[in-house]
Amino acid sequence: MSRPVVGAGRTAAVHTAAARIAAIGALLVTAHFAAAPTPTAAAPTRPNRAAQFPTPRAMTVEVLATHPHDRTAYTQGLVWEDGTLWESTGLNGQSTLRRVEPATGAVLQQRDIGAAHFAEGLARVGDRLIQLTWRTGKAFIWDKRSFELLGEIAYGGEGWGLCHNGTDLIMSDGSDTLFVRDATTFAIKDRVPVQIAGEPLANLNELECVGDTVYANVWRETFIVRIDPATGDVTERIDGAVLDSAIRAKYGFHDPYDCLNGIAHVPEDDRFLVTGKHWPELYEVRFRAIEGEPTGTASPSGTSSATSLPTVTATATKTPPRRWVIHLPWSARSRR
Ligand SMILES: [Ca+2]
Repeated sequence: MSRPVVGAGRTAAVHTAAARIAAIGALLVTAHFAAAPTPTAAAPTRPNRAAQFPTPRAMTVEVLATHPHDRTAYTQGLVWEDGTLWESTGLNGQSTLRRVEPATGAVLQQRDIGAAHFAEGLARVGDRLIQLTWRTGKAFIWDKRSFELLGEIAYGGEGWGLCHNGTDLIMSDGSDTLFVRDATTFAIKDRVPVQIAGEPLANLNELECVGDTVYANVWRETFIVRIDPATGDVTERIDGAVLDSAIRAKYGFHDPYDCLNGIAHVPEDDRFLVTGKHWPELYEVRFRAIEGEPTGTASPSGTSSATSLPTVTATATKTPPRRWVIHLPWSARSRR
């Protein structure tokens, strides 16, 4: 440390006894803080952003199985643990917390949220489930088994997605920033701007923490991103257009708000469960690199318990598709 050396030089120039005492005191204080360990609560280290931003790895989804999913569920959050699937559904008057049987889509347990709230992201912390609301600044804490309300958390801004990485909660609010929150106090510990190939990526929605990484849906987009929270860089771009196209063709709906949303990691075999808002199907998938493949074709290949998806060419592009990004009046945005 250079600071004590500078202080010692200044001390030599002091002539009066009182000034010497004061200077020695200051030196001791300086030395004390110089010897103290670096506070761990300081902002985490960020890499040099002058360095080139990485290009996300192009990925697609490999469908392993297809299961029924409640078409009335406006899916906002999915959480898996040991064969149990919890789901948070949104819309005012239709918001719920659910326990769902993955293979059949049957709703085994449900807690209705008051019509004043538009439920959003969901995360499990131990025996508790934390459920966000969109614009009412309140998170509900539920017992994961009984669905008993254990408490509420107030927060500022909007609530979109939520996941727990074993230590902290990661939250999205529709912007390009992920918020790292204390899992007990909900206090913000860090803010992580997210960028894809150097460009801010807004509308981060439902989240899934997997190890040190975070997977995120992007509102009204057909892709999922894998984010490194240490840098904010998108490291993988998973093209889910094969799912979106198939479900729209099969069920004949075209509402841009009924978009791909909902990610739950199944750690037992490193699969993911994904679905969408009002989607009648839930998919067991693996994310697979398509780099080096001649056609970039995603062919659902697993056994399907309910149906099979057509083969659809998944185009891996750096630029996110914009076909559903349309300008709508504010009233329509209340469907978020
Ligand atoms: Ca999730």
